[in-house]
Amino acid sequence: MARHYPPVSIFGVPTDVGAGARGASMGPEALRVARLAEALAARGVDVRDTGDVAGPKNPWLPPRDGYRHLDEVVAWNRAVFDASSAILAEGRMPLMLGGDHCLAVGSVAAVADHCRRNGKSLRVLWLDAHTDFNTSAITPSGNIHGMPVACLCGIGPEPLVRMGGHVPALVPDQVRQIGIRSVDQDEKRLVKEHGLDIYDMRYIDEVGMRQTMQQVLMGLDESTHLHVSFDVDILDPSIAPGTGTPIPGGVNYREAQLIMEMIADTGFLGSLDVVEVNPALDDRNSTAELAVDLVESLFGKSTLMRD
Ligand code: 5AB
Ligand code: MN
Ligand code: MN
Ligand code: MN
Repeated sequence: MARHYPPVSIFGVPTDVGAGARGASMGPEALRVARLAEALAARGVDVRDTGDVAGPKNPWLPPRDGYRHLDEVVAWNRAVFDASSAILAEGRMPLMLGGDHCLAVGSVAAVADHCRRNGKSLRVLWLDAHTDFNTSAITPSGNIHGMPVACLCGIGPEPLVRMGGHVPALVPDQVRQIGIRSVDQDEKRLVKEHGLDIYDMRYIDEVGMRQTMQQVLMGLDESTHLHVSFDVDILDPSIAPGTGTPIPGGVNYREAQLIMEMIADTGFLGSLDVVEVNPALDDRNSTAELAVDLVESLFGKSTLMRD
């Protein structure tokens, strides 16, 4: 029997204010051109595209006090928080099209707030080459897309840390990071100090993706809301060149499919970010197309033989 998925509402967030390269602002349109909504509809998902949220333009300024474009990042995240919260309140699944990864502060804060109100336990799967746990004191770039996990865990600028009201929005125990292979020197110390559960590429090489995902998905139950924050730079740059901070040695096509299939198998997917698609750097929209392919698997596509 085919699995039933909750109704999905897509919203785009066309900005790159948190990134160090311009172009992720075109991500939502690239994912639409790659026919994301149509692909989900073809899988029998009730899917609606609510269009893009609005926010300030990218001023393209150097960092100030360790943050680049903090005011703009806050404004965009408020818009994301409001859009995600409204979708969750309707009983639908928010699917955010980024935009850069700073936007996960708003999307995850909204989901955390929703779970708190509804007695659900939240688990966040952070699919990424990076841990995104920098602070203004240790960031090598000032780019806030390198800081969302720290902000969600209560470390960061007031307006981001307080985005969802409850501080911290998350505890590290609720987060699993998969595909990691680039962590800055002081960031390493910080993720260790806070006890983040990190499944880096070395671990994946050694134990394999199947066992990695079994551990990542351990301890879920009917009350679990799974939030997947999918930074496309988890993928190897040879298959996903269209992203601003590519790092060699990423997950390959089959490993990526297995991640998505095993998440789909749980039946607990509750919300999703697809971020860091940068069409200005892409090869004929192939990264957006691959992202759509993987989202289809997240909605059960490759599990056909198991239905
Ligand atoms: B992404 C770096 N750690 O902080 C920094 O793509 C890169 O959302 C951050 O994972 C990459 O600037 C942020 C060097
Ligand atoms: Mn990221
Ligand atoms: Mn990344
Ligand atoms: Mn990136």
